Amino acid sequence: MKKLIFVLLFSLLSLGFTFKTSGQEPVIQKEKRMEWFKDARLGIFIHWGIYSVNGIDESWSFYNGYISYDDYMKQLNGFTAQAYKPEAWASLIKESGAKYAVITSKHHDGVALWDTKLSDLNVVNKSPASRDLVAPLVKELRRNSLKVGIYYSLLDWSNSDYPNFTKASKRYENDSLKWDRFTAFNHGQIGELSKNFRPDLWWFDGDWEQSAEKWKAPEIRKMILSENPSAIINSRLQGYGDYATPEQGLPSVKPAEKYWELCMTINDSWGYQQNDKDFKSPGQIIKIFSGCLSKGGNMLLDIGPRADGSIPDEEIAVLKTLGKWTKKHSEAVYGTEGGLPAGYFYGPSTLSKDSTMLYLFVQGDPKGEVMLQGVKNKINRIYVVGNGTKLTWKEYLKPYWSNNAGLYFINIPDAVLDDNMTVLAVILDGKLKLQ
Ligand code: H79
Repeated sequence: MKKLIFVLLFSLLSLGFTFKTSGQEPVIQKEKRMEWFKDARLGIFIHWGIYSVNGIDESWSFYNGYISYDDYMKQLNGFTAQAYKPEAWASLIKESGAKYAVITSKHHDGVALWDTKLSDLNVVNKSPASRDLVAPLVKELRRNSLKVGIYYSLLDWSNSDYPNFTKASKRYENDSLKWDRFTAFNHGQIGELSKNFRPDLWWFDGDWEQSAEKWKAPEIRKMILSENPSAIINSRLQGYGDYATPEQGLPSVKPAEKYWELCMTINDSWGYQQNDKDFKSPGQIIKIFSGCLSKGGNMLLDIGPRADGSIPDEEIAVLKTLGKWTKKHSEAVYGTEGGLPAGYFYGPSTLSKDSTMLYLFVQGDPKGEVMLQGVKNKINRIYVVGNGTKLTWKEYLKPYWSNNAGLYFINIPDAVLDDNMTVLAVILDGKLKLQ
């Protein structure tokens, strides 16, 4: 009985968050839909496609004329997926500390990784992989309680009804018949993905080639939300998305947008390229990740599996080290807000949701101490996150007659330093008060 009342109460509460627009489409308020994303902090991007066969740029290699279209498409013959282990992918993603993954269901080249009925250009019909590669991953991600993100490029340089083909050649300028056919196809594929996988997150790309009106962006948004009212959509839908997606660029100051995600490669390529050994070290990735956290954003870190479905060792190593670090420092990472503005502490920082705990990210060797300024609160306690050691501190420049914040010097013995980035938890006497 108690349980029944609880369930009833809960359903009523949840209903409170839903309302209807124009009397048909159920919509959950954005803040509610974005909640898990805001707390997730880390996602893994997966660029997997036929471009991994030769190890060349995804789609852009033929668009920019570095390889002919026909030779690019010959890669289909080498796309085997014979060592693809979706359960191992999902558990590695889980181990990294990521809360969601985003897989390329179709890049600008138009090659679908799922069993689309709307085009022959898919790995089921046209490659030795001969099966839907998205479906088993979606299943394994869900089994690991990870949110499912689907990347889908709106543009399709392979489709004969699409105006753009390569940088050097366009199919047509204006042809409403062809464009209408393309729109039907485009919306049809989104509908398939929506029904087959019910993504939690949609990661559109390529929207810059057409206007919102041409894509019929409001319709796409509506279609997605009517299938899954709690879905979230990235910004690349010509103004009809939910969150910003800076690509390969860490914002220097806190962005104006409340919700954002830095998408970034581990080396210099999105897909697998055997010739690209320019891997960022785990330490560098953790520094960049902390930069995102500090400014209130997520990091969507990309991996590029090989054509056979194996993941390069360097990428596995990064995800595993990241996993150790995120696990040790989870209280400073998940469910926190962006931290101090620039100038208060020389390093990244985050803040607990109730603003009473400040997390200071200490880069490198602080040589015994760090300085915190402009914080008017008294400090109740400082400890090393994931280690527990209590630290001592001293306040200077705080004469009895001054109302200003003093300077806190926090002592950090070498023994508590983390191999990558040490984090200090500062328990304040109340909500953070900045000078
Ligand atoms: O999948 C990866 C890239 O292939 C894809 N997004 C990530 C996740 C991507 N496609 N395009 N871009 C990223 C950026 C493209 C920028 C440009 Fe342009 C397109 C530069 C020149 C053409 C649009 C038109 C922006 C500037 C001019």
